[in-house]
Amino acid sequence: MKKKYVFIGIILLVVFALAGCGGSGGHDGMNMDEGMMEPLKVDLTLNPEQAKVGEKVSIEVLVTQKDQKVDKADEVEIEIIKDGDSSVHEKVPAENAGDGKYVLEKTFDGAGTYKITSHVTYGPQHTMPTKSLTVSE
Ligand SMILES: [Cu+2]
Repeated sequence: MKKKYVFIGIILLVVFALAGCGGSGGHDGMNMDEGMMEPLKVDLTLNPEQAKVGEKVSIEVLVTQKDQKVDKADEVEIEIIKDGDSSVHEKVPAENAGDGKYVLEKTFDGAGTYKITSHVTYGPQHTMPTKSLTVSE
């Protein structure tokens, strides 16, 4: 019985390690003076929410912490994966537009469903909401 739980524990550890999407550079220094205890809030907005092939989509990420805009997040990256097509997979940094907003403009050249995940790192915190986008011909 006990062995089984240890095994499950190991699997959970592996899953968490993968979910943390580590690897890309460490965080140097945790700015304890910036109220890091407050949870990071990330709002991901797609504009428009349904797109056509060749149409520009604005992927906007609003980062706040305790109702305050976070305009110096350490890293905001947008990951785009196409459903059912593993060849379409990219991760691009979003541009800091100020006021807690980070934006990536993207044109999709294939119809389908895309999973859009914004990876936001601020100090020790990492939040990564996902939305799906349907692109039609
Ligand atoms: Cu992430």
